[in-house]
Amino acid sequence: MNELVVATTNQGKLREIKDLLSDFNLKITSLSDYPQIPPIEETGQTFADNAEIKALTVSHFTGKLTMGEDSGLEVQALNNNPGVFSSRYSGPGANDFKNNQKLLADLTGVPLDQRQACYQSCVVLARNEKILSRVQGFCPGIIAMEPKGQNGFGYDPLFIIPEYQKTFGELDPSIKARISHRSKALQQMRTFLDGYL
Ligand code: ITT
Repeated sequence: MNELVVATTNQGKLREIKDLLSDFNLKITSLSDYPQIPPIEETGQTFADNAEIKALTVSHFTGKLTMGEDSGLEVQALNNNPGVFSSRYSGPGANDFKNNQKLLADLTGVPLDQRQACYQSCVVLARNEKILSRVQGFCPGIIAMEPKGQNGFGYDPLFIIPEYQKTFGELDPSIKARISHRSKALQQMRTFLDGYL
């Protein structure tokens, strides 16, 4: 069985990637299976740059087929922040709860009809320190006035899907698996993997 090392420490992201590729004959591992790999510095200016850095770094250290995924939330009223800083938005010691609190604080006084946002995901596949494929996906939404629901991770309790009038925190994970930015990107990556494997 082929191994695919996903260059992530984010367990929510890893769970979704595993689910979205579950029908492939792949053993999916992650950075927690390779503790000897030093922390990867996300020095890129774009999601695409950071996804590439993650995939190529892990390819270098493992020699395996690797996947880097960089994602984040762009909020129009905040000049598309937090963007590539989504996981670090609330500063040192950032976590999902503190990031959500900061996002709500930064949007104080902004009405619901001006809280448009978009999740973005860039996924890069690499082997032998060469890039095999790059894909991206988007998911538009609205930032809620208060968190709702326990599903998903990150900003999901604040991310309303207009079609359902519910946050990803409230919606069943099967719906997120169909319409999310990560799902849209991985649907394209699946086509590549079908031919490659
Ligand atoms: P790795 O770099 O180890 O993969 P990370 O969490 O730092 O983990 P990113 O740099 O790609 O990953 O940052 C992604 C952040 O964007 C994530 O921590 C969330 O805050 C947010 N995010 C991305 N996708 C999301 C999703 O599907 N649901 C909720 N928040 C999401």
